[in-house]
Amino acid sequence: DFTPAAGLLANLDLLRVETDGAVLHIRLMRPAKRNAISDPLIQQLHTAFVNQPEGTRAVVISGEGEHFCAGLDLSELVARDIGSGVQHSRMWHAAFDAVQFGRVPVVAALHGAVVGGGLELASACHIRVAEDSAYFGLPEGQRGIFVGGGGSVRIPRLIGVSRMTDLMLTGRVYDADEGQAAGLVQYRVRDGEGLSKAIELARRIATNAPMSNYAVMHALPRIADQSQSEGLFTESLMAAVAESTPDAQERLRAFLEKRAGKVVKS
Ligand code: 1HE
Repeated sequence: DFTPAAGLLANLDLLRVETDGAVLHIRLMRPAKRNAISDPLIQQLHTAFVNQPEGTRAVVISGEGEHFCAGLDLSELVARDIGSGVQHSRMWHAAFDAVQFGRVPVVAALHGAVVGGGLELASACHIRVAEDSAYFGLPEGQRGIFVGGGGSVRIPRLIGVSRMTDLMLTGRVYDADEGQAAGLVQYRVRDGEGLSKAIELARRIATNAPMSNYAVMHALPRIADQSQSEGLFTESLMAAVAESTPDAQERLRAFLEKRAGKVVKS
């Protein structure tokens, strides 16, 4: 029930973008290069995230072929001067900010290599689902470079500075179970089931009030960066905004009139 997205999104040759109306599925389409992120690919990702069709309530991102993403396209990493090195990293930051702080939540379906910039992309998403085949690494140290796609900011917030230091210094690679134990992924599924699980979760997310989802995406990470006193105040403001929407009024009424579902064990 997914059909190709129209307009601008149909013209991105390194991505395949499809929609079912509520869920937008963005697939990395460079399998011959293990979905390595070249400059055109990072630009196309940015374009896709800021041009979601009207009605999109959640996004799923996946990778074509054997791997989710092999990170930075190393064939493009020619000697850059310092200025263009900064600009290049900032281009990645802009694209991944559009993922993390866009309009709707993003679910990543992960399989095979999720390494370097691929892990940075995954860490900008809100929910991560890993298949058995998924593995996680940060080979930047071995390549003589450093993370530049927001990894130093986002990955320690998921797994802690200590684990990230280990991944980078020793070249340690986590398998899917280790990734889950470390906090990199919230869901683990068998090979071949990642995309369907991600779509199922995205559809569930899409049924929430958009303002509640927006609050989760935008307020939670900021509150985590604030002091307790600032965080509590931000929370009160966000709660008041969400409560005042017609959506909230209707959903609360629906529950009290027994028209809405109860909380059930899954
Ligand atoms: C690539 C890349 C790439 C594959 N850039 N071309 N990332 C890395 O250090 C990871 C490097 N890649 C690998 O370790 C492996 O390719 C994989 C484990 C991901 C996959 O292995 P495999 O056996 O399935 O594929 P392959 O045979 O290694 O690769 C197939 C082709 O993709 C081959 O090119 P071909 O022309 O010989 O067919 C590879 O060269 C090419 N390829 N990965 C360019 N990454 C903003 S800062 C972010 C910093 C980083 O991300 S650093 C980490 C970079």
